[in-house]
Amino acid sequence: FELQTDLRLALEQQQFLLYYQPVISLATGDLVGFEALIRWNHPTEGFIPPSQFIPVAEETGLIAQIGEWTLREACSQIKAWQEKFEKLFSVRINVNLSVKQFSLPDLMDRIDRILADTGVSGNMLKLEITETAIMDNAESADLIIKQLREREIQLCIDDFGTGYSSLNYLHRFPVKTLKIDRSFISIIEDSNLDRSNKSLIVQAIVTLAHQLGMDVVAEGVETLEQAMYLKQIGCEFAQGYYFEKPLPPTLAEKIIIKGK
Ligand code: G
Ligand code: G
Ligand code: MN
Ligand code: NA
Repeated sequence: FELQTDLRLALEQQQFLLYYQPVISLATGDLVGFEALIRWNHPTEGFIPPSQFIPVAEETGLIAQIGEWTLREACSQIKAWQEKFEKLFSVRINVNLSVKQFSLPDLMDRIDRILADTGVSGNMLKLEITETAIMDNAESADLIIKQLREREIQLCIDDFGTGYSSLNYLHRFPVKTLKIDRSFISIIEDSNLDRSNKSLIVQAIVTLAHQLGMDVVAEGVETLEQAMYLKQIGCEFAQGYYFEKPLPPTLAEKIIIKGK
C-alpha cells in the first residue's frame, strides 16, 4: 500500500465519499447546517482518515482536484436534497477548503463553474478555512472574500485558536462564523465548576466573536456538560458526537426530516 500512488487512483476510481455532520442550534436543538467531511474508502485498507491523506494531498498538489471533487459532490448533494425535500431542506452545507485551495488563483472560477453546473446558489454554501489560509493569502483574501460575499457564500474560520495568534484579520475580513477548535472544548467538564484557563479561553473567544459581529460554533462537543456550558456562555451552535457523528447521506436525510 503506497498512499501517494493510491491517492492518485482514488479520484478516478471514485473511492471518495462525503459524510455529513449536523450542526445544531444550542438554544433550540434544531438542525442549522451540515459539515461535509471527506472519507476515503480504500479497496484494501478500508477507511483512511482525512488527517492521513489530506496533508499528503497538500504536499503533492492533488488537493486541488480532491477539493474540486468535494465541492462538486457537496453541491450535487445540495441539489439532490433540494429536489427531494423542497422547502424542508434549507440549511447550508459547510465545505472545508485547504490552505492551497484557498490560494488557487482561479478559485472563484472553479466555484462559479461548480455552482453553474449543479444549479446551486451560493446561499446554500459555507466555506470553512483556517486562520492560516487567510494569513497566508492576506493580499488576495480581500478580493476573494468580497467575491464570495457577492455570491452569498458564507465563511467560517475553522480550528480557531490553533493557528496564528494574530487577531488582526478578524476585524479586517468579514467572516460570518468562528468555529472553536475541539481542543478547547474537550477540557470543559462541568458547567458550574469548570474554571480552568482553557474554558476561560472558550468564554473569551465567544465574547470576542460576538463583539466582532460573528456567531460561534463549538466543534467536538461530546458531553451534555459541554453543551450546557456552551449554551450558558452564549455560544450559538455546536457539532460533535454528543449530537451526531458524521453521517452518510442516507442517515443525514433522517436528520433533515426530523429537523433536529
Ligand atoms: O472527518 P475528520 O474528523 O477525520 O476530519 C479530519 C480533518 O480533515 C479535519 O480537519 C477536516 O477539516 C479535514 N477535512 C475533512 N474533509 C475535508 C475536505 O473535503 N477538504 C479538506 N481540505 N479538508 C477536509
Ligand atoms: O474540519 P475539522 O478538522 O474540524 O473536522 C472535524 C473533525 O472532527 C472530523 O474529522 C470529525 O469526524 C471529527 N469530529 C466530529 N465530532 C467530533 C467529536 O465530538 N469528537 C472528536 N474527537 N472528533 C469529532
Ligand atoms: Mn472543518
Ligand atoms: Na476543526
